[in-house]
Amino acid sequence: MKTSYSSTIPASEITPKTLFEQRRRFIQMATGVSAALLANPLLANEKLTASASSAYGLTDELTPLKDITRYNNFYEFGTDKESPAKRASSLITRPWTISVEGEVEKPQTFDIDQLLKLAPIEERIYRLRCVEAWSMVVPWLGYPLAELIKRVQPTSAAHYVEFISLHDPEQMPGQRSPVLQWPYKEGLRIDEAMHPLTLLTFGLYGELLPKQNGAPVRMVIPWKYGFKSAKSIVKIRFVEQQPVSSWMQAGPNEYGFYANVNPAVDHPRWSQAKERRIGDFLKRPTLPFNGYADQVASLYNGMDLTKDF
Ligand SMILES: Nc1nc2c(c(=O)[nH]1)N[C@H]1C(S)=C(S)[C@@H](COP(=O)(O)O)O[C@H]1N2
Ligand SMILES: [Mo]
Repeated sequence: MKTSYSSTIPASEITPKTLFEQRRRFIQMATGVSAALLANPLLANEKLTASASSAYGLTDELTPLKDITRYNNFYEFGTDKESPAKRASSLITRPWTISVEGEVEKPQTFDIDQLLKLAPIEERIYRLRCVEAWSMVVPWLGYPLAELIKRVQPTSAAHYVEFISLHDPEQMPGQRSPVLQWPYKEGLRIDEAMHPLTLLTFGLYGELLPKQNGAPVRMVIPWKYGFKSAKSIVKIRFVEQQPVSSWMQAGPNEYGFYANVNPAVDHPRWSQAKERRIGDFLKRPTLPFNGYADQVASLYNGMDLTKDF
């Protein structure tokens, strides 16, 4: 497994050059998927190259790959942080299809390799803030979900989008216990789903997603608690009514539909004011909308985010 990640990307327009030198990362300037991936989609950890990179001004150090891949929440493979890395090898990620359905003019089923080529793959360095008050900084690879949404043409009744993960207890042994209502379900309002930060994600650290991180395709919504970012998605459904997520079913007064990162609204059982960055000893303050307030706060104008938590 790769342990260092260096860059010579001339990204001075995106973030200060020194920052990129500091990160010493390397991004192959190429478009779409590597030839190796197309030649052999069965290989795990295939390279996935990005055509552009953005950290949106983020200057935080990247979390090491070994932490991103060994400290996971993926209840389909058990409830402790170590289980997904140990057990997710039973997940079969090829062939894989994603059905896009509901309130759309053009419902369709995409093969994963077709979906990978739908739009240019970008690198997005985002903070991931778990509702459990820890966080990471991950160089994700994907493209805005809006790219997919505009191709299926939502109807005027498409007010929300639902994301449904794989349900197969043979491959996902954690689904043999009723810790959540399976399949894992999450949702967004349509304007949140269309927001340019909302990423349909296929990889991290220059490679296809490791299975424990939600291969072969997952959501990443950086201003919301991590549980909103459903892994190993098989269905995206456009609906009129606000969907009920697996976490809302499990604890409606603990996990709301919006789940925007908010240091001012505590979880009933712990504070959300601070977080522990994985690898750090001291806690740091949690930022409103996880640091993405400038880009997303206007989505919630006029709402009381203590009620719509
Ligand atoms: N299908 C599914 N998606 C999921 C989860 C899960 O248990 N099942 N856990 C969520 C939670 S709580 C977090 S914090 C992130 C963790 O993503 P990571 O393992 O890539 O860090 O995945 C989210 N997506
Ligand atoms: Mo989480």
